Amino acid sequence: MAMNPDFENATQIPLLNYPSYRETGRRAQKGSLVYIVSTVFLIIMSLVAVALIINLQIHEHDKDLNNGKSLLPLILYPRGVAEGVSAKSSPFLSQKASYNWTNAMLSWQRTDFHFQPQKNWMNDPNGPLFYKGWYHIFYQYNPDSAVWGNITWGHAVSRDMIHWLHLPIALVPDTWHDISGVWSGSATLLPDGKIVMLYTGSTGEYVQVQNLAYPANLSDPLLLDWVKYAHNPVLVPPPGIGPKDFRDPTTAWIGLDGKWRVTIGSKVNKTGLSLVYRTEDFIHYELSDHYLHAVPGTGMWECVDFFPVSLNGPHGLDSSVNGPDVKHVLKASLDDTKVDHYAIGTYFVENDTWVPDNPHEDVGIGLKLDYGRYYASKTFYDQHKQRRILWGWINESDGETADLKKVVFDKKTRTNLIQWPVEEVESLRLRNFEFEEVVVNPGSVVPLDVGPSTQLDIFAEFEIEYLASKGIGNNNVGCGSGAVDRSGLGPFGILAIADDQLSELTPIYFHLSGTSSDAILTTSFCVDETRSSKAPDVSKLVFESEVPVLSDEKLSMRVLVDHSIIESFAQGGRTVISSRVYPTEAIFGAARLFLFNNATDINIKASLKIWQLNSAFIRPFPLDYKL
Ligand code: DQQ
Repeated sequence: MAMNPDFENATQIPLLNYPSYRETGRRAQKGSLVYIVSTVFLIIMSLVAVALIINLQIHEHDKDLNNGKSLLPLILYPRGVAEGVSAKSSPFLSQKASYNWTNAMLSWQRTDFHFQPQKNWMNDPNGPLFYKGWYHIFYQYNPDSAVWGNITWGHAVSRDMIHWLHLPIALVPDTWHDISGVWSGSATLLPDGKIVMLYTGSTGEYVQVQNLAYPANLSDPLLLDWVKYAHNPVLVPPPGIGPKDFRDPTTAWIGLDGKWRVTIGSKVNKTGLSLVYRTEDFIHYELSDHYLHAVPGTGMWECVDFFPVSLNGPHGLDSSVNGPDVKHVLKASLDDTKVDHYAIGTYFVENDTWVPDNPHEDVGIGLKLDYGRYYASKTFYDQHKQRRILWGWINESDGETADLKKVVFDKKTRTNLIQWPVEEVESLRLRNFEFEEVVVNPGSVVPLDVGPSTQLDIFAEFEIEYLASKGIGNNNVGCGSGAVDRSGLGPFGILAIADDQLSELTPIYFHLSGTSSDAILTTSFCVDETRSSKAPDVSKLVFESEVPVLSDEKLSMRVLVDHSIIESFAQGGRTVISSRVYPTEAIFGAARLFLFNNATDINIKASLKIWQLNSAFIRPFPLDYKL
C-alpha cells in the first residue's frame, strides 16, 4: 500500500526536552572506543548464577591468601582470555542494579530475521558455503549454556539465506587436538567437488593447532556428518609464534604453481599479522618466508579474511581469482579492540604478500567493516549467484545473532567496499509506505505513521535547505555525544524503536561539519543508543563513522530494524553501523518511527520508502523428511 500523507500540517514536536538515560546507565562512548559490555536478558537467571559462581571462586581463592578475609571487590572476568582467545562474554555489570525485566520485554528482544540458534551461546560464523542447492552456515556454539565455553560447531542450512533450518551439531570437541574447543575455521570447495574444512582446535593445554575435517558423504546435500582427519593436527604453531596466537584459517586459494594457500592470524609482540602456508593436499604444509601482511600496534589478528574484488565487473569473485582488474581485501578482527577492520590493496603472487593501496588506511588503523557492534566476520563466494557474501556476528551476551550482506568494491569512490543486505531480504517485505519531501524544521520530530515498527526495511533520502546566509555550520562536530548535540548542520535523521512519548528512542542520523560555503562538507553517520532504553543495566553507546558523499549524491540511509538489532547503511552501503537496543516501553505495538531534525540552521526534506517486514522461518530441520 503506498501512502503519501499531507505533511503541510504535520505535528512538529520539539525533540530536545526528552530525558537521556545516560546518567542512570553506562557513560556513552564513541563506537571507535569499542567498549563492549554485556547485557543479560533472556537468560538472566542462568547468567546471574554463573556470575555468582565465578564471584564465589574469586573470593574463596582470595580468602585463602588473606586468612579467610576477602579483600577483593566483586570483580568478574570475561570468559575465554585464560584459554587464549578473546573475551567472549563481558563482565556482568555487577555494580548496577538489574532492571526488572518482564517476560514480554525479554521475548520482544529476540530477532525475527537475523539467524540465531534456538537457545544458548553463539559467536563467530564458520565455514559458510553453497552446496547442492543449500546454503550452509556453521557457527561457534555452546550447546550447554548461554555463555562462551565448550565450543562446538552449530550447523544450519537455508535455500535463500533468510529462512534457516537447524541441523545437528557438526563438530564437537572430542579429540586431544580440539578438546578445549572446536574454534573458528573456513571451507574450501575443491575443483573435483570435494570439500575441505580447516579449523582451529584448542588442545587440553590450550595450544592452538589447525585441524582438517571433511564431509563423510558428499552425496548428502545437508552435509550432516563430518570426519576429522585421523592424523590431526595438520599444523602446530611455528617457531616464534605463541601457542595461543595461532588461529582461524581462511578459505584456501590456489596459486599459479597449483598449490593452495591458507592464511592464519597471529601476532608477534604487539604486531598483528597473518601467516601464509602452501599445500597441495591440505595435510602437508610449507610456511611462507613472508607474512601475508603485518601491522605494528594492532595486536592479535583473529578471523582473518582475504578475498579478491572486481574493480569494474558487477560480480563477486571466487577466492582464487587474480588479475589486472582485481584488488584484494584483507580483513582482520582485532582481538584488542573487538573491531573488524579491512583495507584494499594488491596481492603479489610471487611471494604471497599483500600491500595496502593507502598505508595510512592499513588494516587495523583505517576502515572498519562496521562501526557498531559487529565482529569475527567472514566472506564466502556464492557460486550460485556469483556474489561474495559477508557474514558477521552481532554481539551481545544473550541473543547473539549472525547477519549477512553482499560485499563489492565501491566503483565510485574506489577506496572502500560497499556492503548491502542480500536481495533475498526483500522477500520478507509486506506493506509499503511512501513519504515524499517531508519538511522537518529545526528542533522538531515528525511521526511516520507506518504502524508497529519492530520489523522494518527503511530507505530514506535527505535534502538540506539552508535557513540563513552563508557561513553557518561548524567544524568537526562528528557524532558528538549523541543526537542531543546540536549544531548548524545536524543532527538529522530518523528515530527508530521509539514510543509515542519519545521516552525511548534510537536516533540514526547524519551530522555535517563545515560551513554552507564549503564546497565539501564532512558527513558523519551515527547511531545513538544512549536513550534507547530506560533500563540502567544496558550498554548504550554512540557509534560514529565518516562517510564519503559524492557531489551528485543525496544523503541516504537504509535501515533494517529487527527487534533489538538495528542495522544502518549510509550512502548505499559505504558505511555500516550495527547496533542493539533493549527498550522497555517501545516494544510490540508501541514501537514507532519518527523523523527528526535537531540542526539549528537547516530544514531537512526527507523522502522515504518503508516496508513492514515478515518474520523468517528459523526452526529445526525435519530430518525424517526425504529430500
Ligand atoms: N572466536 C573463536 C576463535 C576466534 C574467536 C573462539 C573470535 O577461533 O579467534 O570461539 O571471536
